[in-house]
Amino acid sequence: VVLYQYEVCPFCCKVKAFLDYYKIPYRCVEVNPLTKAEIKWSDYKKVPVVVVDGEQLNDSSAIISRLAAEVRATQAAGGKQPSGSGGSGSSGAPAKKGWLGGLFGGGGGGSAGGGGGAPMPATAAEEEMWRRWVDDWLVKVITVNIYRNMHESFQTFEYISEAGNFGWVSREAARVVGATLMWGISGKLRKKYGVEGDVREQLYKSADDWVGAVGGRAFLGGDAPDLADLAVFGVIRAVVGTDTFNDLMQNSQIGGWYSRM
Ligand SMILES: N[C@@H](CCC(=O)N[C@@H](CS)C(=O)NCC(=O)O)C(=O)O
Repeated sequence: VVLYQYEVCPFCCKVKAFLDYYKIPYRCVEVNPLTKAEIKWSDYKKVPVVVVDGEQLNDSSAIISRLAAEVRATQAAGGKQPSGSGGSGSSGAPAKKGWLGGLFGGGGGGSAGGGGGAPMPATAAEEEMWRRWVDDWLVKVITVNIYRNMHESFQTFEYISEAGNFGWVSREAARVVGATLMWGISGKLRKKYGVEGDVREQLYKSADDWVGAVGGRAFLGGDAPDLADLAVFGVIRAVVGTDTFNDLMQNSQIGGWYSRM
């Protein structure tokens, strides 16, 4: 699996959360956001793009749905859970077919319904609804927060320019020009994204809505994360180290769930 990405892109971080959780080996290619030279072979010009066995997959949610279907098929054919999560045994033949063959061999009874008291996972419809909420809302609320004022805009671009694939000149330019531009349009961005009022409060409220949906369970998926858990985690992990992240952990109820993830 090859992931063409920007290191700090929330959609790319969502895909990485999925790949990491399922321990699917992958290689990242950091795309230069100015030239996009690394994806010049692709008609689709956004990231993430994933290439699996020569097949191109576009769009984070579509990529995850597709890979998750492969994981399910592979689990059904032999393995049961992400290798390495929990005490995986040595018995059980690895699946032989497909590019995930062998990754999920061994392991025990899987995550759902392991014991009498296992919490009920969210329904498939809820999981889907919250995955869409991440793409349509949470990513936007986080974005307007990381460019909320000049200090935070510079902090964000410090991070973007360090982590990203820039040449020296464009890195220095991105730091100053990018930060100033994003701060300059932050008001327009809020309007475009429909995030009204105090954007930090909106972020805390969004996090608490999510925690409310998880409810008494460890994860929305019950006793193990589902694709919505992984999506929320991925886009929040994208801003680790920023004031937005630190404030979010301090002023909302999401910290417990985040550390379980
Ligand atoms: N719906 C897409 C959105 C992807 C997206 O907007 N990616 C941004 C980076 S965060 C991008 O590539 N923008 C175009 C550009 O940088 O030129 C997904 O979920 O993958």
